[in-house]
Amino acid sequence: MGSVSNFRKSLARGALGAVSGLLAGYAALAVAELVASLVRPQAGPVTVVGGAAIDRTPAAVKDFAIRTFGENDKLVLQLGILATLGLLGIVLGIVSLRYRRAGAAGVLLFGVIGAAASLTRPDSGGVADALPSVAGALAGAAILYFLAGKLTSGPTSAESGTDGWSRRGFLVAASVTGLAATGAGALGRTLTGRRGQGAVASRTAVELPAPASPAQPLPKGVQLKAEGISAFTTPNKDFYRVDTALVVPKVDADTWRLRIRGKGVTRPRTYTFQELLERPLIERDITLTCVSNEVGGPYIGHARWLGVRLADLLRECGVKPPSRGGKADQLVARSVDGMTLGSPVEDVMDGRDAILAVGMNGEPLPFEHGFPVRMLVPGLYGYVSACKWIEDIELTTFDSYDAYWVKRKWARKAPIKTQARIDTPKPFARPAAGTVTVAGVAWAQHRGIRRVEVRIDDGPWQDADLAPQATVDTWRQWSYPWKTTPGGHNLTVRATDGTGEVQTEQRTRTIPDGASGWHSVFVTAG
Ligand SMILES: Nc1nc2c(c(=O)[nH]1)N[C@H]1C(S)=C(S)[C@@H](COP(=O)(O)O)O[C@H]1N2
Ligand SMILES: [Mo]
Repeated sequence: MGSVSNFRKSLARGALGAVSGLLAGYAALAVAELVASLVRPQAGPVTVVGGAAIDRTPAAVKDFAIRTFGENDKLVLQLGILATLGLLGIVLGIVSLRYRRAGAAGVLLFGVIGAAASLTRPDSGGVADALPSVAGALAGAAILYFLAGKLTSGPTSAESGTDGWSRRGFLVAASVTGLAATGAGALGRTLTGRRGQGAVASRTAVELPAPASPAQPLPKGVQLKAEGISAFTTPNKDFYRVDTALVVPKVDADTWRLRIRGKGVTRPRTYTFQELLERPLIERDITLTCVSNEVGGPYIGHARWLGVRLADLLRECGVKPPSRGGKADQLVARSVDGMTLGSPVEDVMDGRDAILAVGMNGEPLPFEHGFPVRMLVPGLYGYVSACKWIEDIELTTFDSYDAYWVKRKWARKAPIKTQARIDTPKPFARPAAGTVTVAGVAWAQHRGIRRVEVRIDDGPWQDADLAPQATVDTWRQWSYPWKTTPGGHNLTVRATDGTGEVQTEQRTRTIPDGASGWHSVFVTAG
């Protein structure tokens, strides 16, 4: 009998070891969360390790993640980190049954990794940022050491068959640990939530002034009636979001500052939010697009933005564009979370409506979209222009500095490519026989859309009906009444931009400077 029951007992003990490892990991994260809430919420170990992982992910993998998980990519990353930590916790818990010190040391090692990640984040707040990881690891190591002790020592050992005390002792210790950790974690969350309240209050208090230069009213008919077509103006809550921030920065507008400095800046300056609001504001319709948008993809949105003309601020600081003898050809925008985006100074100052936006569709910017201030340059992909949570503008050259995505093999310069998307019918739809409205959007920001054509299978290109164009900086809707014939068909669309250039058929990937190629959908008509 002995060997079977011994086996069972060591299995049970192993399971309890695993539970101690999990509990120690849980407690470590909870303590770290609590300490992070006191130090800086962005310094939590999952956030810093996740951030470090994002920064080190090869462009192709990141592209795959965006393609596969879409805007849930960051959630998937964090769950992945938690699952990995859970597994390692289990392993360390089992190890600690035999090698108690080694188990605890293993937990400490993770603290070191977390601390290292926290110190190398671009937005690192200095040594204090290591505290959450260090404190969490110390707590986790101590708890594992203690729980492993409950399983291995005591008046009886698990093998002896009379392990009543140690098991009950373990269960009590484990429950207390679990409860205390949950309490610490919850307290941390609450404190972190409170911290953001100043920023939330500052946003609520913003009263957007009327624009000195209002947007032209949208021409009647920019929004086609076709069912399933995108809204011309994307509501803020539906606006796509792409950024590397695992925790959305909550910036207090009252303490926010924007610095302008660097090469050729003869009068470096710092602006407050209030100072920006007191300037003459412009209001403009601008369609924003992400370079990671696949042909036919969702990473495009349109909004009416309110803000100050960036070129005016730059001129005030003495900046000249290269064509007027300016020394800097690159404007590097930096955000509070350490992101850098580089735009051509020439584009920003060539008369287009490059804007430091404070308002989006009549509201202060949502936190997700860059409150209190973000940059936008019509005609350029977001990663080379649309800095959210901006706090610093540095004039420099493309030769001397590569911004975040450029370091990761994306192009230095990235004007938006001409694209058209079929919004309706959806791929693999089965429309009834008759006339089906094929409709969608086309964009070539800052060049405008002149023509959109639709092709059924390998038939001739047919002109689509165009909605009026709001401005060259906005997308444009189109529709085409298709008289169906029974069976499967490929519907393809292509656009011609305002310069007369027809959108290329050549399919490219999103890396390095945006996807090209025609969008088509396959449908089966009744
Ligand atoms: N601070 C910061 N700004 C950023 C980014 C970022 O990761 N961090 N991503 C850029 C990219 S790639 C795009 S496409 C746009 C997206 O803006 P949205 O999230 O408001 O749609 O923001 C840009 N600004
Ligand atoms: Mo992007």
